[in-house]
Amino acid sequence: MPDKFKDRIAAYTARVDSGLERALPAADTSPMRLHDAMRYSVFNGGKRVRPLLVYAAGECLRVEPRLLDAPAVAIELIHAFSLVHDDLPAMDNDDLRRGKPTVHKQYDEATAILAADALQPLAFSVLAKLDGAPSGAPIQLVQLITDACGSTGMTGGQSIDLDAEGKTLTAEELEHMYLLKTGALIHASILSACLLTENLPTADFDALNSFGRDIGIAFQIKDDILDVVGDTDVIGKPAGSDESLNKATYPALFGIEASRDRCDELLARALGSLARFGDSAAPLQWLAQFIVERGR
Ligand code: GRG
Repeated sequence: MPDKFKDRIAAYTARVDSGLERALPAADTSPMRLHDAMRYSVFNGGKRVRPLLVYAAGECLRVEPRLLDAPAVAIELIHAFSLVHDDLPAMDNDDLRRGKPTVHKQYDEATAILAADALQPLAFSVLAKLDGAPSGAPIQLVQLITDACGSTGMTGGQSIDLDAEGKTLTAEELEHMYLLKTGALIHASILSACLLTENLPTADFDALNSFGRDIGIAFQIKDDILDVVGDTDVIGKPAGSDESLNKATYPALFGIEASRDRCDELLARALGSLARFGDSAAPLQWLAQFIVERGR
């Protein structure tokens, strides 16, 4: 294995892609249009940041990659589901995602809703098949990921986000929304590796817990910044769409400079949380830096 995490990304991406391939029904399985749409939503150029966080947190805690495959695949399936719903006319009404037509544009609205509906149970089916994990870990993973998806996680965050359009939120309210809408799944990616570690010291759990929260909020602030300063061709979705939807975002409420400063502050705090792990945290450090510095 190459010794720099950056050079292991292709191998980890291939690993999660083959797990996704195994989990998803073939496109020629009936009902074919539904399965084709599910596959389109998953194999469509995503960066795979959440699975990479699962594997990087696993490297930090020395968890075997074969145990991390199930949460990595399950979380990416949930992420794909959330993007399909997020793009629907009833939500952000986007035509472009990852530089390609969104699922409801490529197929139709009903197929997009059904494809997302089917991705969610598939994620939990993958978790149910996890073998060889410490006793109790599979059910704890299910609990972790259901909480991250539910009304006090991603779905709740999306509800607050839709409700906040055209409103002024405090920085605290905004970050609470980000922690739920985007942060919950990123945080769960980190905690998945914790649940697969036997006898993890509380101080190690607390440090990774803080890291996951900070980096999840920073991810959404960076996403907001890219929506303002990015090019549609690079970010793969229409630049400026937050402004046209009158979204409550960090740049809209506090400006670009304050948004960059807040991202840097969160990154510094997240990196500080990793200090106790020494060199084994290098992959998480690399990903945290990537999240804040990425161009798409
Ligand atoms: C899925 C349980 C569940 C509920 C649906 C629609 C919804 C509720 C939530 C939407 C949450 C959402 C879309 C948050 C935005 C997160 C975000 C910044 C996504 C972009 O992530 P990237 O950049 O995407 O990792 P790629 O394309 O690389 O995969």
